[in-house]
Amino acid sequence: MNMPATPLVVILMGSESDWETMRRAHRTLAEFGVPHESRVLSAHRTPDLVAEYVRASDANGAEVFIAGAGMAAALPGVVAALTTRPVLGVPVASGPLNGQDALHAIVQMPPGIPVGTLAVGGAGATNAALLAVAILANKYPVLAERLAAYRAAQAEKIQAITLPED
Ligand code: RP5
Repeated sequence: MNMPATPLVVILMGSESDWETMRRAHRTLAEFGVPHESRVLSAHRTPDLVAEYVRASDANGAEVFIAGAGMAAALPGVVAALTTRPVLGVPVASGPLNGQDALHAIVQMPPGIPVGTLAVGGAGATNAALLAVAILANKYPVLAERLAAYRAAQAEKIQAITLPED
């Protein structure tokens, strides 16, 4: 099946300050040619807009949601409550607890409404996008091919490393 031109992945984040982290998800999806869009919407500052936007995105064909947030980090859980599509949560390292708070908030969803939680910070944002690609690759063979090529390139880079001698 060919990918549609409409967003297959929606990236949400609670604040503009999360973009530095979440842009890694955007860049990775762009690298794979996955149609996606990124928006700032907050679970506590704009709760009605979150509901409206997630329901509209779902109806317009979004297949995976990535939600990044810091501190109390309610956004990924709220997004997961609004859609049955897979939701991937990225704990952002903002605030005095440096992402530990967000990690616990996102990973500790009570049973019934899951959020697939990634690592804190940029690594988590990159991996959320890669996991989204893997989910979509079940349906869109071109993404399975690109993912295999990405892994092969990664392995080649490792194999090409020569360590400096003392
Ligand atoms: C959360 O609070 C956001 O996801 C952000 O990580 C954190 C701080 O937000 P700002 O005060 O930078 O807007 O809602």
